[in-house]
Amino acid sequence: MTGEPISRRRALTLLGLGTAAVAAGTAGWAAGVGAPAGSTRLEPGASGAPLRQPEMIASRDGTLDVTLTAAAGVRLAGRDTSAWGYNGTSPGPTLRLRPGDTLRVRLVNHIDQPTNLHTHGLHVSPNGNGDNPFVTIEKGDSFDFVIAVPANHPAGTYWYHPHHHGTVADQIFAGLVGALLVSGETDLPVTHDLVLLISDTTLDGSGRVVPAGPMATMMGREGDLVLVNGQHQPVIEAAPESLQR
Ligand SMILES: [Cu+2]
Repeated sequence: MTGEPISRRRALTLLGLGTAAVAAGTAGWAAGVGAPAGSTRLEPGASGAPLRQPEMIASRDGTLDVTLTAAAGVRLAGRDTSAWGYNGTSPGPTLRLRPGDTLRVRLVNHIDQPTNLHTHGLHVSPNGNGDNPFVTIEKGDSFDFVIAVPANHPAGTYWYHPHHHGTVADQIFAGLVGALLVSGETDLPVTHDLVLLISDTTLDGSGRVVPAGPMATMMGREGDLVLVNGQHQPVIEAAPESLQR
């Protein structure tokens, strides 16, 4: 499908929240640990590691059945943090669907706020137990979302995140994001197909997500730390002649 690369590029732009803050390495937590004051040098392991891919969960026979548990305690930039993730990682698993599939997500809430789930960019129903931003899952509860992807759905790269009103920005900033791929009929002849989920956050010296102040709550904010798949400045190797998307 010729629309796919364009959709992906557009989605990546949408994913690039706060990517203007490219001076991430000089700020806050990542540079502060193990580096002399004023230094931009990062600890080994905090950056420069090979890019990792989130776990990929693909649909089978028209259904993708998955339990996502939102909870604190993920590794970011090579360190343990109390940031939030799905199933122990931020970003959470990459969900791979085909047009016509049914996505069944049991979302278990182990964070200390109400949450829910939104499949950003998918052309799906917002009603009932579908992609419904008015669903509220209290701490300790779970909810079964059933999301029907239309048979004529465009291929592309999308993402999922909470959409509980009043806490959306905080929960994304804290790490609750994941990629959502819709495959096309045909695919490009690439040797590697990589997901790059770009996010930003601010962590204190103990690896806690810094809460938004009143100004940030009103005006929005950019994090000090820009991450790709939860890593800081990871490296992608490419062999000559190989084609990567
Ligand atoms: Cu969204």
